[in-house]
Parts: sequence; C-alpha cells; structure tokens
Amino acid sequence: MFRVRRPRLGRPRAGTWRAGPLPCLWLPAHRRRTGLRALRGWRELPALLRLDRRTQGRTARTPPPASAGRRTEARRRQGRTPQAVSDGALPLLYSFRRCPYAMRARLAIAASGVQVELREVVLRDKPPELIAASPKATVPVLVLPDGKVIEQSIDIMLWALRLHDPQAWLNPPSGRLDEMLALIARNDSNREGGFKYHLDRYKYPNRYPAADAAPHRSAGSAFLMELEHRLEATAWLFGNRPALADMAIAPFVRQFAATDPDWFAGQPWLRLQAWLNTITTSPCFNHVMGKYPQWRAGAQPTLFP
Ligand SMILES: N[C@@H](CCC(=O)N[C@@H](CS)C(=O)NCC(=O)O)C(=O)O
Repeated sequence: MFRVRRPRLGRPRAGTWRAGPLPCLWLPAHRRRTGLRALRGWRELPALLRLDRRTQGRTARTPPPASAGRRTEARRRQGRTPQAVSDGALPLLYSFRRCPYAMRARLAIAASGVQVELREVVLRDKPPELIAASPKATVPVLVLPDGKVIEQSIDIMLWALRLHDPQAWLNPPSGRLDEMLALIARNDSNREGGFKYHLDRYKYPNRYPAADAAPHRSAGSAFLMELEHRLEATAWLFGNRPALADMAIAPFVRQFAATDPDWFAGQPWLRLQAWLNTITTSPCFNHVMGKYPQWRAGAQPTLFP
C-alpha cells in the first residue's frame, strides 16, 4: 500500500476543471489551443490552483455535488480515503534534477500522486546507499519498502502510473500503450539511429572520438520531424491529451532544443515547439524541476511530489 495524493473529489467531469492538490493537472482538450493562445490558457492554471487552496479542493468552475463530503467520509471509514496511507516507509527515489530520465520519472510520480522520499544525487559524488541498491548507479533509481529496486526510468513511470493514473497517461485517446513504449524506445535508443544516440553526439561532440555535431543534429532532426507530423494530427503525441509518451520524450527534446536554442527556434516545427513550450512551462514541469540540496544520510526526508 502506498500513500497517494489525489484530488479530493474524485474524477473531474468532462468540461469542468477540478483544481486538486496535485501539481500535474492538464487542460481538457476543448480548452487547449496551439501557440500563444495555448500559453494564455496555461496561465490560468496557477490561479485555479490558488482557488483550490481557498475552496479546500472544490471544483474551480462548478460547485461540488452536495454529497461529496459524505462520500469522502464514507470512503475514509472504509479505509479508501483519498489520502490512503500506509504506516510503512516510503519508496526512495534517487534522482538528479537535470537528468532527463529522472525528470520523466518525477513527472509520472507527480501525475500519479504516489508519495516517495526524494534523494537528490550529485553524479560525481554518488551516495554509497545508491550504489549499494543499484551497482550500475545511474539515476533515477527507485527502492521500494520491500527492497525491490527499479533501475530504469520508464519502469519507474509504469510503476507509479499502474498504482494510480488519474489522467490516464497509460491509456491514450489514440493508439495503445505498446505503441507509446515503441516510440519511447526509439527515443531512448543509444544505438546508431536512436534519438538519444544522436542527441548525445550533437550535445557533447567532445566526449565522442571523431564525432562531428552537424550530422548528428540532422539525424536527430529526422526523429523530431516525425514527432512534428504526429502533432499535426493531434495536439499531443497520442491524441488530444497528454499521455506517457509526451512526458517520457519531452525531457530529451528539451535537451536537444537547449543545445542551440536559436537554431531550434528557426526550424519549421511549429507544433513541436508549441508542444515543448506547453510542457516545459506547465505547473507540472515547474514542480518536478524544484531544487533540492544534495541528499546525505541522516538528512530530513524530502517528500515528493
Ligand atoms: N536507462 C537508464 C539511463 C539513466 C541514465 O543514464 N542516467 C544518467 C544521468 S542523465 C546517469 O545516471 N549517468 C551516470 C553517471 O553519469 O555517472 C534509465 O532509463 O533510467
């Protein structure tokens, strides 16, 4: 049993906004537009979240059903409270703020509301606890209270969302989970042709003998063109709302874009640019990019999200 932070009043009804305590709430499709208009929409969200604090979790645009309080009380008595709590230790997430793999893990954990203890790692000074749990010592790593260790970022996303997936990131409106995983695998691939392979050689050509950044930028661009085509069809990679693939891939596109922002801004990828902007300026992304001091044994636990 894991501790889950959920919006207090259950599922939002279509066409309404429920401002819950989770940072990762997304605009419903009919309110989302592309480009600048979309950004104007996004600016409304912090106001809605503030409203939530004042109204103690009420729907921002519609009043709660009169029975909501009674239902919550009934659930609490049945042990199904929105903040279902276990008395045991929390899962431990070893994370590094700027790592795109760790970002995607934090995005999924924040969307799920499953609570973990976050341990911020400095890669050149990894804690022995991380190395003991996972000798390969990459981040992110999740150590569950039963001792199980999850060492791949995509598996951490799946773990969190399979526990609680209030926004249905695992069930996209268009396409299936295995199709999202296939696209993510092509993003992650370190083999020639994989987006990550070319991203690394474009971003850090000095780390690779005889690597010339330009052909790797072109090869990486082919994958981005493919994403652009998908986004011409629907606002998100797998339909009209965000899903696993968007959140797993965006941190890597962000790195690619940041390597030469002027060049990226000059590419004819208007939808991809708007998509990236929407994600990286969202309250959800902002939340998972919060800064934490380096974790050391004995430190006060940092709860996340
Ligand atoms: N396949 C792993 C890759 C994780 C990874 O390579 N993380 C990098 C940081 S972005 C890392 O920890 N590198 C080890 C190091 O730099 O010492 C995953 O998906 O979690």
